[in-house]
This record gives sequence, C-alpha cells and structure tokens, in this order.
Amino acid sequence: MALTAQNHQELARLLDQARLEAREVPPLTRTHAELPLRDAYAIQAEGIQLRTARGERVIGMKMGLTSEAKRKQMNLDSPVYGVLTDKMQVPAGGVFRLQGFIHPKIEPEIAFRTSRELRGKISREEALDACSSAMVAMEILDSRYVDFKYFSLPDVVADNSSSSMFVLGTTERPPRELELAKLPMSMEVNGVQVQSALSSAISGDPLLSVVQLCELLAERGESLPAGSIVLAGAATVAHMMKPGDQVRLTVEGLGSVSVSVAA
Ligand code: OOG
Ligand code: MG
Repeated sequence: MALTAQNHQELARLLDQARLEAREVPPLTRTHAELPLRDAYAIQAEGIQLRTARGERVIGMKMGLTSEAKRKQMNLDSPVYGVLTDKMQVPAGGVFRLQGFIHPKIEPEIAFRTSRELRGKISREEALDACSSAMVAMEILDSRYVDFKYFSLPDVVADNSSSSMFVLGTTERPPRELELAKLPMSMEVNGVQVQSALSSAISGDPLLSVVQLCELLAERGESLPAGSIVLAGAATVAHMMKPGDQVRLTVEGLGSVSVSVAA
C-alpha cells in the first residue's frame, strides 16, 4: 500500500523522537516492508521540517556511501544524501559530548562551500566553478536504528542518512588550486593513525560527489542553494569514539581539524 503524507509525518516524528531521546528504534522497513526511496526522502524532508520549525537552519547537505569502503561496510550499493543544519556543527577544535547520542562514529571527509545555485545534471567543470572553497571535514554519524544496523537504503535515507554532527576545518582553499583526487588523508586518535586513504576514495574525486548530489536532488525537483556546505562523503569506514579521545584529520593541502570527545 502506498504511503500517505500522514505516514511520512508519523515516521519522521518517530525518528525525530528517537534522536531527541537518544533511543534506538527498529528499522522502518520492519513495519513498512515496501518503502520506496521516494517515500524515504519524503520522510527525511519531514524530519528536517520538524527541526527547522524548532529554529534550526539548513546550511548544507551531506553525501554518504560515496566510497567503496563505506558501501562495503554498510552492505549498500549506492550514494545517498542528507541535510545539515547549523545545530549539527561542532566548532573546529571543539568538544563533542557522547551523552545525548546513541552510538556515534566519526569519519574523514572533505567539504565544499558553494557560491552559486546548482541544479540538475552538471559537469565536473560546473561544480568546480560553483565551489568557492574546499576544506577538511569530519562527520559524526549516529543511526537511530538498533545497533547501527539497517538493511536497506530507504531506512538510512529516512534517518537523514545517519547524519548527526560535523566539524569543518578553518583553512578554506579554492578547489582549483588543489589536485582534488590526489590528497592524502590521515585520521588520528590521540596521535595514532586509525584511518588513511587518498581523496580519490571519495567518488573517485570528491568533487564528483557534488555532481551526484545535484542529480539526486533533481530527481526530487530540488536544487543545491548558493552558500551551501557539502560534505562529500567519507574516504574510509567510520571510527568509534570514547571519552578523552582527541580525533584529528589532516588532508594534505587543506590542513587539519580536530575534535575532543567527552563523556
Ligand atoms: C550512512 C552514511 C554514510 C558517508 O560519508 O559515507 C556517510 C551510514 O554509514 O550509516 O555519511
Ligand atoms: Mg559521512
């Protein structure tokens, strides 16, 4: 049976409450075996609506599952997007408190800032023109599903693609000055490397995540507004955190960003 707008709202409320109470819920496809991706994005949008109604401001988008390492880990086969709000941002060098989250994990990313609106099928060159800067970024994921397990793309999409918090580096460089697909990335915890990859692990070239995002948005008749932050997706699998951890990501040419983990 097709889902109604009311179903979308109900499921969005369920996930929103789970997030606010840091409580796990079963994947939606347990009760809604037929959950088309289109409906999952509608649930995601309703969830964002609940947040903006409380005063949060949308400041960008995240791409997820843009690397082979992530798709393998989650056993899912295509990229997805989610929405970022101002409340999700941890300042560079700031503190991330585990309390209030369910089972958060951190992952190494690269982010872009756009200076003009992007819509539909665009070329890499158009994406390059529209991105005024690139920066180092880490995303803190949290899934509202039991044990961070879900078995379908619609589940993760409805849950805002597991997005939770993110941190951006303070060095912003024009992407044209960088060899975007050849940047060594290294994530360290307390000075010890836990993940490393080349930036090409992200969509073959992180800028292509922006191209893919625009295509996905166009399927819903949407565009990427000027002034958006875009997280291009993780280069490696995500890492669990414990209190006292100091997590730092360094991307050659873009500098470093760190976050301290507290209980
Ligand atoms: C989905 C989100 C993946 C990324 O960067 O690949 C993601 C998940 O892992 O739960 O954000
Ligand atoms: Mg991510």
